[in-house]
Amino acid sequence: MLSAAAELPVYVSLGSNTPDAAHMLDAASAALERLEGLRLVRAASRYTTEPQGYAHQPWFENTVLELAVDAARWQSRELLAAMLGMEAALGRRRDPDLRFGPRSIDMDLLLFGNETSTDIHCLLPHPRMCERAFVLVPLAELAPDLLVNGRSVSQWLESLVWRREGRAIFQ
Ligand code: PH2
Ligand code: MG
Ligand code: MG
Repeated sequence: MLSAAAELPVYVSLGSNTPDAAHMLDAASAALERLEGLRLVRAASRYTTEPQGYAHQPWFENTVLELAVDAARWQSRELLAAMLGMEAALGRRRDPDLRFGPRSIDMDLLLFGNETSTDIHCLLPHPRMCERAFVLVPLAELAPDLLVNGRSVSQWLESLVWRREGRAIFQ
């Protein structure tokens, strides 16, 4: 008997702060969709967001994607490795001295089903996601009641100081 493959809900954050940011987000999403054993379920709206961590850089375009991932095909570590390969293929160059600085494309694995991982190369849930309005606002469009580290996405958002003006997010 054929049984349906088990699919895991997976959430990925996309960000770019180069002049072609909208195109970079499109390209990153298209690259993910080309992977076998994974489908794009929904994309949140895109937001223009104040830079976090390192202030002296342009504002970002951010969004979050919900994927359905074939659990028999993908492990979290492998998907993260594939995403790092996509970042490189899309022209990202990492500046070792500027960890939170400008980037042509950043693809972060936020959640991989219910997995928690302390693997230093693939921490899950993403260790900074609950502090970042640029992650939580688009994620709340897709899954406001989803529990992350014991609180819902909306509750995490309420715990932060931030504001929204149209599609702009200040934090
Ligand atoms: N990414 C960072 C650091 N700061 N700020 C915004 N607004 N959006 C980002 O995607 C972002 C950031 C490190 O990955
Ligand atoms: Mg990031
Ligand atoms: Mg990253």
